[in-house]
Amino acid sequence: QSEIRKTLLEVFSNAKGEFISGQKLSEQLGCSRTAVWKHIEDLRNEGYELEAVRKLGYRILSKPDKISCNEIQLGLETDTLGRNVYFEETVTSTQKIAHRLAYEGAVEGTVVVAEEQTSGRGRLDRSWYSPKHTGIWMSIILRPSIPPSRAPQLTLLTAVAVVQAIQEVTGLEPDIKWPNDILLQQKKVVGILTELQAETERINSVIIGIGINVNQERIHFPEELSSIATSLRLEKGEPVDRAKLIQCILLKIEKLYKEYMQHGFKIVKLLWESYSTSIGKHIVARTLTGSIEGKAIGITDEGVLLIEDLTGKIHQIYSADIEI
Ligand code: BT5
Repeated sequence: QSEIRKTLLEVFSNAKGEFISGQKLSEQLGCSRTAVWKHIEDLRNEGYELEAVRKLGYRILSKPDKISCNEIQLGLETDTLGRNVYFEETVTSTQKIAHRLAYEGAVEGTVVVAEEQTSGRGRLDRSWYSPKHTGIWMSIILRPSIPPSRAPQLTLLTAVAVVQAIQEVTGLEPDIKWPNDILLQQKKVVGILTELQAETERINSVIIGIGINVNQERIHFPEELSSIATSLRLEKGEPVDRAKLIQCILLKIEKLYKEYMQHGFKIVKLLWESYSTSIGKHIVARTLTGSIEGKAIGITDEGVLLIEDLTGKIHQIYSADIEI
């Protein structure tokens, strides 16, 4: 059933908006014309706009603004990332599901995506607002053979890849705020959360959570976020294709991850520094134990932020919230 659906969408996608006759569809799908008609009806119910014209056949007018396994996998160019997609309409948190799947042995590159999270989370148990149909809420399972101490590098790697994908798909040019925020016009458009399943010396899996505000309008944000959050649509002035952006993100992460596993953190570090807003600026880092103020002078090879205070002392910041 789902194979036929996949083929049908592929045929329409290849036809690029041209009509395809019912006869041709039934041949390509290997089912009767009545069955074709039923599949078309199913697609319509899912929000696809399909035109049927006698003697010409069917053509696709628009796809729903929905994401599904099909939407993500159709045209996906990666080798491993997203080859295994776990999709659900509503979940508590994609992180939670990814943790379970990783524990149960899911392969590297498995991706969990949902249309809505009822308890999406940020760092330190903060909540992440994840309303229906407007954002990208996904978690990626990686299984790198690196020591747990190097895991923060993967947050930075992800941030670089997401910035590159946003640039490619929307033309917008976001900045990165250490360690895990991506900003447009100083407002947060993406949050990244990296979690580990590890023993002392060995990583079992890294779960990288990515939350992106894509198609929200200003009124969609709750009061407390309206001045600190934005969406790609708000900044670009038009809606953005979420499935396409997911595909591009997966491809960029995969490329950079391969590079990183082969040649180390250097290239990621250089790219990250080129997108970062904090480096070279006077900042305040609020950590769990207190605040440190000074000039952000760079990141180390481990992805640790370096701040030089007024006395010239250099502090290593492993985890904090940054104010510029
Ligand atoms: C983050 O935490 O920025 C990491 C967010 C990761 C979310 C993804 S979505 C898929 C996966 N599944 C999950 O459950 N989580 C991951 P942090 O740096 O702690 O920032 C959290 C803060 O960002 C909150 O306290 C709010 O102030 C703000 N915030 C919450 N929702 C937001 C949104 N949609 N857009 C912008 N800011 C938001």
